[in-house]
Amino acid sequence: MPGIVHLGIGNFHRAHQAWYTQRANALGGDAWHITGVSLRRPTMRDAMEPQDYRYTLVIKSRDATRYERMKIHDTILVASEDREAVVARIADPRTAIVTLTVTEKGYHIDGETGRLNAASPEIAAEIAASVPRSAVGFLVHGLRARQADHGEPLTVICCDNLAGNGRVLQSLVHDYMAAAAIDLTGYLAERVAFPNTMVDRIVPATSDALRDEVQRETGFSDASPVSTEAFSEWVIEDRFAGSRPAWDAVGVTIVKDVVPFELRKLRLLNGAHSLLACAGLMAGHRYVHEAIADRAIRERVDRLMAEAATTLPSSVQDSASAYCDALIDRFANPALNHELAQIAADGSIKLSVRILPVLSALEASGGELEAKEAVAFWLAFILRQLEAGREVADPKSERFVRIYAEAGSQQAAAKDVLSCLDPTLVADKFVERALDILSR
Ligand code: CS2
Repeated sequence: MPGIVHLGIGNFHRAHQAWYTQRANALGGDAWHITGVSLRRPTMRDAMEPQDYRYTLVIKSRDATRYERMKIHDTILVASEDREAVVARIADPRTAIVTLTVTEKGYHIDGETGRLNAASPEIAAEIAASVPRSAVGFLVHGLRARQADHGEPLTVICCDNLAGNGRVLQSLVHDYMAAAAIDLTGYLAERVAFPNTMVDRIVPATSDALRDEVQRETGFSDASPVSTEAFSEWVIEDRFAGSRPAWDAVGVTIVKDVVPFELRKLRLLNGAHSLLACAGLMAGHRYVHEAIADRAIRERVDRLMAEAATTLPSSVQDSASAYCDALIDRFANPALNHELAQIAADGSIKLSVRILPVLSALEASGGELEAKEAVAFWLAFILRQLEAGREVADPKSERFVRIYAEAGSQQAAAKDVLSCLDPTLVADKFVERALDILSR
């Protein structure tokens, strides 16, 4: 049985890559299985192990709900409990693919250079100890064991929302090897592929209401169901080192160049999502479908999408308007109850991929830009959380709290928080606008 190791087993993976793989298996041929890896917390393992890794995928469109039974994982390993088992699973010759969803922050990318932040305390500590803790660390150690044991090929698919995610991960692996004095350059060049990919499906966090619904409707007392929309998309660059499930027979598109699809998704869907989250929370909304029904916010989203569309490669320009219409419809799905707070988390990293590239592409043209407003709403949102003493869900939250405590004025705090997003932004206009939003 060929296998996939998935690093970062969470809801998105269970509604996306796992769903495609289970459907590909249902066509016959090789039955693929997935070993899930949780890097830190045992929560998912503890919920799924007692139910033999079965779970319910609840597919909610506006007027219909489907309950699909999922069983595709053979086990879930918790890396912080058993590092060797994870390295061994990556090195296992039956493993042909490693997929990852560890969130944007899980890669430890230095915002200024785009390379691995090898000086960050987490990465520096694991390299010093020669013990992997991060996703990239596990990959490098797994690849080293793989090369030493048998040298079979491996395809590594980064399924996080980063532009050029495959190439980014490949360069992070090289940076890690350089910092850890591990040399696998020849093996990587010949036998390991890092295709770029675009993944898309809206997947809210699991709520108690969903658990109750699944129990009521299916009779299965599922500790960890996951809900999602009917829409799903996966585009993968045709760059595989070895075999793969029959993904292309179940709707996955394999193409030569993924970048236009990635940029379209990141700047239109994810960009609009981040604006909806910050503007929506500032306006007192809780869910995406509520924010998009708010006329003022809807107009902002339309403007941002129109702006972002002009920055896309020409091959996806023509389809952009239909793509945006479909997005509005997806955002408006009232059955999903997608929390804005879930999207607002980690904004300091997400905005650099979703909003800042649009801003820098259009800045020179002058004029008012909705991308600027999106930054101002983010800044206002962070300041409001800090002012209220509420927790800021962001990898830079400690810095924000320190800045807020030490700043002599709201203006100064705003300026320093903004520079954590991007020190090259000319602060005055953003700060003034954010304070204006806050004062309303
Ligand atoms: C969202 C994404 O939470 C977020 O930041 O923008 O998770 C989004 O729902 C997915 O990328 C949709 O494919």
